[in-house]
Formats: sequence, structure tokens, C-alpha cells
Amino acid sequence: MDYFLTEEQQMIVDLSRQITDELIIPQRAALDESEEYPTEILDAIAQADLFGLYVPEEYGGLGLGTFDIVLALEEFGRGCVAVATAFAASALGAYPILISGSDELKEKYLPVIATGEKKAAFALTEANAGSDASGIQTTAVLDGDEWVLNGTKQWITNAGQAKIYTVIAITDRSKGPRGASMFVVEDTDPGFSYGPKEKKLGIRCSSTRELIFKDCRIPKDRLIGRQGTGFITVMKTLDKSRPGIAILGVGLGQAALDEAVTYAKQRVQFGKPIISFQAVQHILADMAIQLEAARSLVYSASKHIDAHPKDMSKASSMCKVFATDMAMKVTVDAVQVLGGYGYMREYPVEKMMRDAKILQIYEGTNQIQRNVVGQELNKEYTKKG
Ligand code: COS
Repeated sequence: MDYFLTEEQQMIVDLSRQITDELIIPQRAALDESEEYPTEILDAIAQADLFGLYVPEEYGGLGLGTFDIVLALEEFGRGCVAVATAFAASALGAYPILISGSDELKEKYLPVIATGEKKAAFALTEANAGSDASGIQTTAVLDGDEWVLNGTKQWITNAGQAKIYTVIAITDRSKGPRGASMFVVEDTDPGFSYGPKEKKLGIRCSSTRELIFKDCRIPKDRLIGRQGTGFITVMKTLDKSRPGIAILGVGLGQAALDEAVTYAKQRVQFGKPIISFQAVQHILADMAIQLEAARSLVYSASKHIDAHPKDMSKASSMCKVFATDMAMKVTVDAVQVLGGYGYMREYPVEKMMRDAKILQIYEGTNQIQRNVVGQELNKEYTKKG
């Protein structure tokens, strides 16, 4: 469908498509096998200036919005969700600075994130705090001119590769969610180290490790925003970032549909290409319908978020649920259309099915997204009376 993109938006699509077709798709199977971080591809994305899409111009970026990064991520997601995750995680790590950071923090960190010279990462999850984001145990205590961090963050995307980490820690346990604060930690800070690389079902070439803070000392001015505002910054960060996960589902769903249709046209059974059988056509038609509905919703939600930055939650969670549930279903269907071949690593759809699963889990499970939508509906209809 024609979404009437501007010339600039079409340029973002074309550039991202070129990187996807020339670099990501040819390498994705080998990267999945070796589980090596896709440094060369991310360097090409940096050279194309795409790491700075959403960073304001005054900090060296292109000053564009959620919808624009969504366009790039759709293409990267079509190529490989693992590579796209490594790219998207840097934006996720930068958003707390962008949303709540002081001018000094923005000046120090955003320009190097915008060029891709340094990647960022976002650290919320812990062993006992995932969906229950306010249940974190990591602490930060002020000691003279330094904060001292202790605790362990778990399953952090880009860990070990990023140079800049935005980390939430408890600064006053008695205050509940109002007692958490966000900080910037640099990879070279004393007392900061990483756990081993996690072995994952999918998105294997993205880096996932623990962050370990043992009396990690950072300067006082690395506090992001005011003390006690960390939870709100985290929630706003996730609201802004979730359409990016949603669109990875759309890109991935498109890739799965492309593979399924191409195969169904070539595969001959009972003397005919299997696409001529209505049973197969109906599977493909449902895939295409759900995919296009998801794309429309993610585009609309992203535009809404750009126009109404104070009203992000419902649109963001709605599109994340819809598009990532679609991606799971559509990739399973693609494997079914390819049958035994679909189950073999020789064809790309088994990787697509493995990669799809994480989209329903990270940046807030789809059950949490439904909670958010439900709570927002409750608030809206209470206001209406
Ligand atoms: N934007 C701004 N403020 C928000 C907010 C949002 N989207 N969501 C919540 N808040 C505020 C609330 O208004 C409340 O403020 P007050 O203390 O002034 O009332 C405060 O934050 C606490 O909110 P709430 O009571 O709703 O928090 P809960 O602990 O019940 O948690 C959910 C709410 C479940 C929505 C939250 O914990 C969540 O999003 N969890 C998933 C986290 C996640 O995505 N984890 C994956 C790992 S990160 S990659």
C-alpha cells in the first residue's frame, strides 16, 4: 500500500533497504551460526548517518522522529531482527538522556551516539525485576562527589559492545517507584564489568550479557534528570521505543511472507505449484492481511507519538502487541507453507520463527502491554465520567 511518504522518508527507506539487501541478508545466516556481533554492518549504518536519525540537530543528529526511525527499522527487521536489535538498542539507551538528561549530558553523549562512534544500551531488567519494573534491587548511594552503584542487571542488549549505559538504580528504597534514579555509566568506569554472553533461541548475533556493578563509582553529574525520577524516565523511554519493536515485527513478517509466496509459486505437488491450492492461498492471504494491518497501526501510532509526546502509552503498547503477535503467527505460517524445507536451516524461515519470539517478550511482554492499554482505557473512561 502507498503510505504517501515524503521525499526524505523515502530516502531513509531506500538507504536502509540498500544496506539490508547488500549487507544484512547475505550475512544473516552466517551471523546466526557464529553468534558474532555484526560490527561491520553497524559501521555501514553509522556511515549512512542512520544512528543519528532521532537525535536533535543541535547534538549532531538529523532531528527526525519516531516514524522516521521506524522506517529504517522496518527494513533492517526484514533483513535480520538480531542486527536490527543491536541498532535499536542504541536508541533505547540514548532515549533516557534525550528525554530527561541535562544539557551537559546531552552535549557529552548524544553527538557520539548520533555518529555511531559509541553505542548505547539501556539497563533496567534484573533477576527479580522484569515486568515488575519497580522491583529493582540495584542501588546507587551518593558518596561525596560520586555515586556508588551496586547490583547486577540481566539480559542487557548491546552489553559489552556499548560504551554508554543508561542504568536505573534505587536511591531511596522507602519511596517505592519514586525512589529510583537513572544514571549514565561508561564502559571504563571502575567497578563495572560484564557477565558471559547468553546463549539464546534467536537474535543470536546481538550481544546479551549481564552488567555487574561492584562499588562502581561514577561522577555525581551522571545522574539523569532529578533524583527520584528514574521510574518515570524508564516508562517514557519504553513508550517511545516500543513502536521500534513493533515495526521489527512488520519487517520480519514481510520477510516471512516474501519467502512463503516465492516458495509456494515454485513448489510443485500433485502436478501444480502449491500456490494454486486454495488451502495455501488462504494462509498466504491471512499473512498479508495481518501484516498490512500491523504496518498501518505501527505507522499511525508512531505519527501519533511524534505529534503528542505526552500521550504515548496506549498507542505504543497497542502497536507493540498487535505487530509482534502478528510476526509470531506469520513466521509460524511461513514455516508451515515451506513444510519440511521450512524446518531446515538451509531456508531462512526457521530463523525468522526463532527471532519472532523475542518480540513478544522484550521491552515489556505482550501481557504487560495489554495491562497498559487496559489501564489507559480505565483512565480515559473515568475522565469521560
Ligand atoms: N509515563 C509516565 N509515567 C508513568 C508511566 C508512563 N508510561 N507509567 C507509569 N507512570 C508513573 C505512574 O503515573 C506512577 O506515578 P505516581 O507515583 O505519581 O502515581 C508511577 O509511574 C508508578 O506507576 P504504576 O503504579 O503504574 O507502576 P507499576 O509498578 O504498577 O508498573 C507497569 C506499571 C507494569 C506498566 C510497568 O512496571 C512496566 O511497564 N513494566 C514492564 C517493564 C518492561 O518493559 N520490562 C522489560 C525490560 S526493559 S527492555
